[in-house]
Order: sequence, then C-alpha cells, then structure tokens
Amino acid sequence: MNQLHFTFFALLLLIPAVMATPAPERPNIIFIMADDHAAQAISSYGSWLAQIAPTPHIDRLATTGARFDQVFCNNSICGPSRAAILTGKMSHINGFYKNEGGGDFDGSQQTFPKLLQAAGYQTAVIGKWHLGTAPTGFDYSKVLINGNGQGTYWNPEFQINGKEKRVETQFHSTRQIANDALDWLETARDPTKPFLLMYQFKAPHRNWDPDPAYKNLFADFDIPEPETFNDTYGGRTAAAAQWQSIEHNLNPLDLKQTPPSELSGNELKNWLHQGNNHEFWTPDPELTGQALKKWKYQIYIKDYLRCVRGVDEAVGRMLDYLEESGLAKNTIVIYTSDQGFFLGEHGWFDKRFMYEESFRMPFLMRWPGRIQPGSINTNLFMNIDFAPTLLEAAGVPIPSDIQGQSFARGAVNRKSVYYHYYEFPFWHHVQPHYGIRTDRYKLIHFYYSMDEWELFDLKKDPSEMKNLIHDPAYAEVLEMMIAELKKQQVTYGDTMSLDQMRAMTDARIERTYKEASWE
Ligand code: SGN
Ligand code: CA
Repeated sequence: MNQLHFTFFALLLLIPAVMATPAPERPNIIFIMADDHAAQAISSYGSWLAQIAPTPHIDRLATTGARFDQVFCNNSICGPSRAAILTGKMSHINGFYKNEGGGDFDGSQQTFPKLLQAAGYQTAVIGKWHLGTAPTGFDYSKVLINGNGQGTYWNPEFQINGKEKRVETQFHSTRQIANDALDWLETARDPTKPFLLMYQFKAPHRNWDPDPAYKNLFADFDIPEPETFNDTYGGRTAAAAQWQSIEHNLNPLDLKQTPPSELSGNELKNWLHQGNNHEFWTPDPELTGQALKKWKYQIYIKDYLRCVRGVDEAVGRMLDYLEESGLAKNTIVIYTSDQGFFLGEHGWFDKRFMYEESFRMPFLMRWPGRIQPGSINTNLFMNIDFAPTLLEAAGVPIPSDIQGQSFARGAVNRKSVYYHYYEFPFWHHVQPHYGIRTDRYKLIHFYYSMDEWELFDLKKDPSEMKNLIHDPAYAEVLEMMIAELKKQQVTYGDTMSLDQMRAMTDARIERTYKEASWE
C-alpha cells in the first residue's frame, strides 16, 4: 500500500470515530439581568399585564428556549441576590447580607466568572453591579458606580476595568448599556475563546424614569389594578407594618412631581422624598384614600412598564445580533432579574418579602441543542443554582463548597427552597424573616422585633392572603414544614441563634467604596 492509499484508509477509519464523539464545543453564555423586573411584567408569564404591556423580545427566549416557573431568590434585594448568583452561596456564607450597612462584596472569594475565566473563557460584565468593590474575574468590566452603585437613568457614571471613570451623557442608561454590550461583542470579543457576558440593566428600578421614546405608551387608558390591590393584611402582622405601600410611600420624585420653585438643597431633597419615612403626602388636600392610591398607582405602573419596554427592545437588539453574527447557535442566553417586585399586589411596590411576587425571579433560558424550544420547567430552583449550572454547561467542575445545584440536566432533587432576608428598618420597614417554600406550601418566620409565623397553601391561596398558622386542619402540614425548615437550615449552615441573626440586621458595616473617592 503506497503512502496515498494509507492516508486515504486512515482517514476513512477516522471519520466515523470523529463523528461519533465530536470535540465538545463549549457554549458562549450571555447572562442578561434586569433590576427589579417582576415575572408579572413579562408577557410569556401571562399576568393581567400581558396583553397591555407585552415583552415580545424577552418572550423570544421562551419560544426558542424554556420558561422556568419556579425560580426563587435567596434574599430579595439587589446586592445580596447578585452576591448569591456570583458565588452559588447563601448570604451568611458569601458575607453579603444587606445593601444598607452591609459593607462591600468580598471580591477575593470564588465566583463562577472567575472559574470560567480560569477555564479559558473570556469574561465581561456591563451595566449594574452594585456590590461596592470593583468586579473581579472579568477580562472587561464597565459598571455603574454613581448613586451609591445604583447608577442613574441619565448621565450614568461607569467605572471601566476598576480604573477609568466615565459619565455617559448621550443616552438613557438602558440604551447605553445595550450599546456597550453590543460594542463589546463586536469589537472586543476574542473569537478563539468561548465567552461569558453579564449584561445587566439598571431598569426598571425605582424611580422608574423611562426613555422619552416611550412617554406616550399607555397614555390614554388606565392600567388595571391587580386583585390584591386593596389587601388589608388580616392575620399578617409584618405585611401590615411595611413602608412600601403605593398609597403612603411613593414619593413626589417617584411620581414625577414638580417641586415648588423656591426650594433648594436639603429642603428640596426632603420635599421630593416625602413618604420615605412614612409621612403622608398628597398633591391636593382633596385627593386622599382610594382615589389618591389609584392616582399614584397609574403613574408608578406606567413608568415601570415604560422602563420595561426599553429593556425588552434592548434584549431584541441583542437577540438579533446573535442571529446575524451566527453566534446564536452556540450561545446560552438567560434573561432574569435580581429579584421580583410588587406591581401593586398587596397595595405595594418594592420587594424584600418572601411572598411570591418578590421572591420569585423571572427566568428564561435558551440553550440550542439542549433545551427543547417552548418548554416550561416547573422544578424548584434558586439563584444559587445559576453558578453551578453555568459551570456544568461550560464543562467546568463544580467546587464542592458551592451550595446551589446544577440544573444543566434539567432538574434537581429538592423538596423546598430556602430564604433569609435581613435588612431593617430602612428601606421599607420589612421585618427580617426566613422560611421555606415547597411546591405547595410556604412557611415564614418574621423574627426581628416580632415573633410571627405564617403558613400558606399556595394551591388554594396563590396570593397568600390567608395565614393558616393557627388552622387545626393544617397541623400536620405545619409539623412537616417545621421539620423541613430545620433540615434546610442545617443543610445551608444557617443555624445562628435569633440574637445572632438580629445582630446581622443591626450591624452597620461601612462601605469602603465611596462614590466620590473610588479611584
Ligand atoms: C433604593 C430605593 C429603594 C430600594 C433600594 C434597594 N430608594 O434605595 O426603594 O428598595 O434602592 O433596591 S430610591 O428612592 O433611592 O430609589 S435594590 O434593587 O438595589 O435592592
Ligand atoms: Ca433590584
């Protein structure tokens, strides 16, 4: 056999072997996260807002991937949720418990972007970060730093790669972040490596200041109120004690009111923030009670949904780019939010409570070739599962200290999800609490300056209006739930005494990051 024939035969033998085990191509990952975007404001989740305020682009991820219906947050505020996502660990393990007085994120610890980077991924984060310290584990970062890390809708200030500061004056924050993400893909991506892009909006966070391009949306009609709009909180003491009600706590700044022209400095600031400390404010002494609440709701919900529209269109631009560039076929795309939000349910805005609206995170995921288009996943998942899931998807071993479980294969073995919220009294006066939720029941303990337990049967009472804690018909369920709660606390190592937990709430850990001097 001459050389040519040998090569030919060798090739013939090789081809089937190669076809049977193709070299695994590691997927790119685009992790899109909005701020305070409730599932109720994503049309594929089908709420009372779905027809009025559709999100056709975010919905594309549901039709080409999966909609996850039971994904929950460990601690429903910004920094703590983001820290849990990055580390795959609960707040008491990753050390980031609170936004207010909670210090800075310890960026020297293990995070999933660091592990991906070490495994050869090119990594970038663009947009909201809100963890104090500069991002670690990223080849490129451009994150919002003004407004104590919240960023602003207009003239947002960014920190680039932990060094250069830049105020962007041309576009609304949503458009700016969208431009920056596309620009990074187009000009900075290393085509020899897979990538992770964390693409994180400020919108639709308070004070819900949309791009003027959307100012006429919903202009000539009222948005319906949700069913529990006029909840009176019977049997739920902590719910009655909050400061996040539409009627009492939306302030003139939220409501886009023009302050008296003679005010300036602190006087102006105080005028704009009436309501933050539960002080009553109305634009007109005649406008009170239900009429005032309805008036405030319309302004709030319309601006919120206008901000969502901007995010939806930005997501559309990204999905179009992925199609046009050919990247779509090997890119995992996730859309989520750092937590849920109340859109008038129970009469509220904001989050923090372990009630469904704020505890639940929207989560849509496209993974070509792996997730059946149009599927709906109803497994119980948590934000601490994202890190191990993405590591597994990238073929990177999952470190044993990660507390979440990978759902890269579709499901995890879990009876309940665990929650623990610490921040009090500011903002919003929501009692610290912990609890568990199974497929059907939820048990919550509000413990800081009250000792109140709540039990809900989500099948019979999905809006959580009826606390069953003293209902003898649920005695057995309660016993089962208490046992499950204790089990989860041991599993996650959240076994502090109530006094130690209260100390976490009381701690005021200074941020080392200060807006003016963060150089
Ligand atoms: C700001 C808001 C609060 C909000 C927190 C936390 N007030 O302080 O209403 O709960 O952020 O939000 S504001 O008047 O300054 O907008 S989080 O998303 O960062 O957790
Ligand atoms: Ca948030």
